[in-house]
Amino acid sequence: MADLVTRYREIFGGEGTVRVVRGPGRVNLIGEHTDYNGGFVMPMALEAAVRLALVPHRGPTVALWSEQFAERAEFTLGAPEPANAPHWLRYPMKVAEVLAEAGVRLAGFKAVVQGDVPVGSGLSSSAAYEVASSLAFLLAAKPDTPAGPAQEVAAPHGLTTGKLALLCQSAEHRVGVRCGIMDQFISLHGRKGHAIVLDCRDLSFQAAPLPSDRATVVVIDSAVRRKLTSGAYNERRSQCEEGAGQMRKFDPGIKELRDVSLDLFKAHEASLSQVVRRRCRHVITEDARVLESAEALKAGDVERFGRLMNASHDSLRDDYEVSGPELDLLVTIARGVPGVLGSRLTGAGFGGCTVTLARPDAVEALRAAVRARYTKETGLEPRLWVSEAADGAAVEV
Ligand code: NG1
Repeated sequence: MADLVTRYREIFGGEGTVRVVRGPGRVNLIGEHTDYNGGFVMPMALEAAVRLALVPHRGPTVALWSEQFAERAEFTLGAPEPANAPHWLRYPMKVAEVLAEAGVRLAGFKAVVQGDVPVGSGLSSSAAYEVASSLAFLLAAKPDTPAGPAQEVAAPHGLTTGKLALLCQSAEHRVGVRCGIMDQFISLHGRKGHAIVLDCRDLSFQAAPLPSDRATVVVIDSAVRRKLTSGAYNERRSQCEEGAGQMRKFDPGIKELRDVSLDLFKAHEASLSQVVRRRCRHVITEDARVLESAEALKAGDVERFGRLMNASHDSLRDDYEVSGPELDLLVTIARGVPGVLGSRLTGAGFGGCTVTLARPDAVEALRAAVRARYTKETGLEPRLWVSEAADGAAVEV
């Protein structure tokens, strides 16, 4: 953090106290492609995060330096989008737009943006960036706000963190992906040592303690960057909406796939096209797996949780068709290691990361197995992190 403040001075020089805001990335333990169907998810926030070091000022200009792209760009609050704005500038621009529409009186700032959430790997770098940007805007609007968790930063603006998550989600929609609420929500509501079980319909949630003495969460980046994601992602979403629409004929109370029971689905699945049927089967069974996982965690049954993670991956591979040879290989390698409880792709899929639950004493064997096989078979360099569940977004300094 001290480094980031120093970096700010190097880039922008000047006076004023440098403040630092943080929005964490996340890994989803189970509940994939359920959030935009009104269903259930079980993510945890990561130590990896996007941070902005900023100094607010009174003018309408937001000037940003991106460490990742080694590039400076700026925009003016309330003005039309600048021509040739780099893609990374669009996130804070859209966050500013939604906050202004929600009644926040915005002020400009200069900031250095730095992140260690790998981009395009299913760990929600975009949500981390939106959430960190939203705190930067709230702070710039009320520069006397002390350091503290997102709840305390949002409250003086009459905002809850649930509302802030929804605003950041709509910023993402305006950038172009019709994502669900999971990523922005967990980035704002993460809790050290815990996953959360979130009902994406009413945003009620429970923190679920992770038994770190018996199960370690390992994230492995396949090094396959996602391509064409927004198209394939939005297509899945439309297929789910189509499925829910068809099922509504049999029960007018159905709003989203979350409302379709497995029994109802089985009774009427023949009326769906092959593809839509598979998409629906994934979402409906995945919702049930999240609820069962929450029970397993409560009972301390990490083996059962692991088996549910395995079933989730298989369903994402076969029915939702968002895996790929590299993700499947990582999962196969992990499952072959004694002491691994379960392994699955995490995030949207089409590349990115897997998440594995392993006994703590199996982690080194997992690392060795991945090193021995993955690069040989794919030519790619995977990265592996042992991940602790972290707290949600905050003004740190
Ligand atoms: P990732 O993989 O982090 O982009 C995406 C969506 C989530 C959720 C998952 C699939 C975005 C920003 N987020 O996550 O809302 O739908 O896929 O479960 O696109």
